[in-house]
Order: sequence, then C-alpha cells, then structure tokens
Amino acid sequence: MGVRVGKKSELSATPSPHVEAQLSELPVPKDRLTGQRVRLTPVPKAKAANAPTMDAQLVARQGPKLPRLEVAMKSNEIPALAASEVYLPPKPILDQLLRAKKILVMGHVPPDGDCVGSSLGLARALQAMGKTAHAMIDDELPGNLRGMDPHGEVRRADQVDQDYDLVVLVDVCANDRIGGGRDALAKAKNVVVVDHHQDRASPKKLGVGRNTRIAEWYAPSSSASMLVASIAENLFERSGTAVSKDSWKKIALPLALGLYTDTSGFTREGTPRKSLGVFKHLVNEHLGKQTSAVRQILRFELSKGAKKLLAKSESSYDHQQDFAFLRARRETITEAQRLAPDAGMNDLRGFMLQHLDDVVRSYGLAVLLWETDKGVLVSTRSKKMGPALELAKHISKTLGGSGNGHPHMAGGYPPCTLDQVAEVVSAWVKECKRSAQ
Ligand SMILES: [Mn+2]
Repeated sequence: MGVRVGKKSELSATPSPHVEAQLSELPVPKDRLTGQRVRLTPVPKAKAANAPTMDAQLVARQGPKLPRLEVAMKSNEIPALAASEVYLPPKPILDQLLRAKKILVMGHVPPDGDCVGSSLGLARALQAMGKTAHAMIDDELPGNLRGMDPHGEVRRADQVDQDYDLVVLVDVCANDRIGGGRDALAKAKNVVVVDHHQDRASPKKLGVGRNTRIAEWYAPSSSASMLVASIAENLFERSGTAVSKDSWKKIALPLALGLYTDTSGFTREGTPRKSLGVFKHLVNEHLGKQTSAVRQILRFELSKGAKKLLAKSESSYDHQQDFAFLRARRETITEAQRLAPDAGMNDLRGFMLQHLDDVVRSYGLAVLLWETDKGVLVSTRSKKMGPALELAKHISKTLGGSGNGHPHMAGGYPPCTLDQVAEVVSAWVKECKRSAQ
C-alpha cells in the first residue's frame, strides 16, 4: 500500500521505517531515559563494538554531526542538491497531481513549520502550472509561522470550496489530525498522501470510502517539505512548465522554512547531510542566497508578562530521573492570554514548545502538557530515539486520543484533564526508572 521510492543515500542515511518501528516497540532499556548517566559510565570498547545498541546503530547510520548552518552555506563541505536528486516521487503521485485541475492541499493541526511549508509550497507549485490549488490548515498559525503566510493564503476548513478533484495530505495521514478538513477529505474521490512519519494511510484512517483512489508516498525524510520540493521539481519537468523566478521564490521559501523548522535549523541529532544540501540548493538557487533573511521570517516575540507567567507554569526539573515536566493549566493559559492580547493560543503554546526543545538538551526526556477545553495537548521530546514516541503511544493507549510522531519528538491529545495525564506520565517515568535499576 505504501509506495516507497527513493534514490540513493538519503534513504540509507536515515533510519528505515522497519528500524523505526522496531525502536518504538522496544521496551525502554536501561539507558534510554538516563542518557547522561550512561555517558558517565565508560563502556568497554570491545563490548560496545560487539553489541552496539539500536541507538548507536542509528547514529552510526546517520553519520557525524552537521556543521553549523552559516558555515555549511559558505563552505563546500555540504554540496547543494536539488531535492529531485535525492528523492524520486512515485509515478502514481505525479500522475494524480498532473491530471487534477482543482486541488486542495491539507496540513495537520496544530500546525508546525513543515506542514505550513509543504502545503503552501505544493499549492503554489500547482498554481505555477496553471491549476487552481488551495492550501488548508484548520487552525491559527502560531506567531513564528505567521510570516510564512503574510497574505493569508492558507485557508481554514470553512473557507474551502466543495468541488476539488483531488485532496492532498502533507505531513499527516489521518483524518483526526486535520480539524474540520476531515469533511472535505471524506468527499474526495482522489487522495494523495505525502508523509514522512511512520504511520501509513488507510481508507479507515482517512475516513474515505472504498472507492476513493488513494496514492501514498511515504519516505523517511527529515521533512515533508523536502519531499514536496522533489515533487515540484519533477512536476515542472514532466509538464514542461517554465517557472518564473518570482514563482520559484514563492515556492522555495515555505519549503526551505519547512526543512529548517523540522530539523531545528539542522541541529537535530541524525539530520542527514542531504537535508542541508537541499536547503542550500533552495536558498542559493531561488532565494538569493539570503539564509539570514529566510530565518528572519520565523522571528516572533511574546510580551514579557506572558513569558513570565508561562515560565511560572507548573514545572519540575528532575535530574535524578533525567526528566523535565511542564504543565500549563487552563487558568495559567487564560491569564497569559490576558497579558499578551496580540498573541494567539498557538503563540503561547509555541513559546512553551521552544522551551521544551531547549530543556531536552539537558534532560533525557521532556514533556509538556497543555490543557484545553477538549483535552490535553501532550508534547514529548527525548534526547534519544525512542522514549518520546513510546510515552506518546502509552498515553493514547491508556487515555485515548491519537498518539504519534517521531522516536524523539511525539505528541497526543487525550480527551481528559491535565491531572489525569500528569498521573499517567509520572507513573510511566517512574516505571521506566524502576525497571532500569
Ligand atoms: Mn514534518
């Protein structure tokens, strides 16, 4: 069902879906949650060589750390690469996109840079081919992503038309993660899914009938934007579309930002060199070689009062358990909103997510609980591959809601109270700690 096509080294440089699945199913071994402690304990070389851990294998496959972005852009160490040199999209995907005249491209909620980048990038690429195409994300964009859509091109579910002949899902493959977009998806006769997460699409998960034609492209990539970049290049070539400099600029900018955000600016452990190469190509070829101007688009500042209040949200930083736990209750969030009237809910949450990404560098596992009136948005991060996804899946298994993501960065949305989720999380961490002893 999942068509996996890819060229050369990007695929071999990233964990195969098989390996990822194995990782997420593994019980949490001794060193998973206590990365720091394990590093303090020297492992005899011979033993390490004989029995490398799954993590060690992954890191070995992914190669050494990437150079800093500024350095990489100037040096020849990382060659610029067209995305189509790295990935070849499956023919059924390109065929459907070439055939369709009116297309809706959807990303997930809450949105991240990659889903904004890939949906906007693909919609604009299709427009450049003379098609009618709309990007849709059924949520407000957080402050740091608003600059990606200055003219409000990205539609909400109640702004889409009724007569698309193709619906494309990017960076997501389930109808419980697209908000009100599920109605338009249910009506679709043709569906294309472009995703780099582990889950695969099915008629049931998409909420479509058996007669709906589904073409799926799953590829283990650092971002969906990178896959869309390859799709755009291939579509233009196959259709013989001459794309103006200005159009390419509008297409390349969201894609470059999608790549940038999904890899935390190419600092995330295991980010393949090819990802940076593709970013370099987009920026050098289409964006006037202006890396800093590209990154500038993501700048956003919360009011000091709101920052302070959110910083005061319940949090514990436990070095012994190697665990940072952040909890934002509805009351705290409402007060922060009052202090920062210009900021949206996703801005406030985005601020906490940034903090989460920061603390996971010092703690093996970091979790944010964000209480809403419908449930609790859970975000998990782990230094190593595995725990973040294992915990997200454990929460959804115990409390409901979809739990999914990457081995080091996952989330869920169980329909219950913050205290209920907090209890499950604490118990899981304690259990991991206990079984590690
Ligand atoms: Mn993504």
